Amino acid sequence: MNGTTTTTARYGLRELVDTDRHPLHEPGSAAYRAAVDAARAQLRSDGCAVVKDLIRPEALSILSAEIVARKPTTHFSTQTMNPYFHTEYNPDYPDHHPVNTFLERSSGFIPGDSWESGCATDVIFRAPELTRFLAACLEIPELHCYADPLAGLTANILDPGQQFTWHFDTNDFAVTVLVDEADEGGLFEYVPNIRNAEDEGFDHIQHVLDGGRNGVVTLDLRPGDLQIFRGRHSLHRVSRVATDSVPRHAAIFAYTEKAGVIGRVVRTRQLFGRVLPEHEAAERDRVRSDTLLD
Ligand SMILES: O=C(O)CCC(=O)C(=O)O
Ligand SMILES: [Fe+2]
Repeated sequence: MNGTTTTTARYGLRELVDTDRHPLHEPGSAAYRAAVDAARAQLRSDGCAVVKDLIRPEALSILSAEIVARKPTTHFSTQTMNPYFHTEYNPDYPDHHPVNTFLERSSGFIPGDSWESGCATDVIFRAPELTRFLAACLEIPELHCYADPLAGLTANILDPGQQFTWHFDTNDFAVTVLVDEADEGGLFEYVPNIRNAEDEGFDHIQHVLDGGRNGVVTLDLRPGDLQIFRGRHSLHRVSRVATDSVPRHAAIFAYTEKAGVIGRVVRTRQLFGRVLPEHEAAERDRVRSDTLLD
């Protein structure tokens, strides 16, 4: 051996994904085509698509056990933040404005470097069959696993009493597998396309931050379902998990259209409590794709 470590995947994709129902390995099949068409239609209409029961029931308990085993590495951070993840008052905007409306985010993330190559969650995240399927659903030529060593593969942890308040994502889309649902609360809610590159949609956003329900959709998501979500234009949250509920755990897969993308230093510190040298290096030559607030 030359000192290179080779890790053999302990799981194959077909043990984990219900390929009988969702033949990700057969892109020429009618079932594949139908799944892609359905997801495209959902994404075009409201930026959110759900693939029901993608994960085999037997595999769900493996994913859950992997999250529970790594839960001590979760970075929990309670903060009050605006929908753009900012925590500081901005005197350039009025007081009653989304930029100056701060709500509680009390959830945590299991970071990317907690998952070893070959664990079931990592196998699903990195499966070329899955990235090919997701690219087809998103109508983009190809997808790459987000190269960020902390934010690529994560799990979002909401313990009893916690919530992930209204926000926009920095990435154009996110892919989530709900693994453990709460008995009460912990629901994914979103307002489709509340903003776009030309219009920040501040009035509607303020309505929702003030507790208004106009345009709010509550997603029917069950353990084992995969969700594809365009979170840059759609305000969204995970509602508070009841204090007497079991926790809510979701695996979050981040992908990028370009290879080699790394997250921002400020956001990384906020979500994971630390940064790696890769983050500092990437910060120097960042190119923005639009001028929307982060
Ligand atoms: O846990 C989820 O379902 C999504 C959480 C979320 O919106 C995020 O991580 O940005
Ligand atoms: Fe989000």
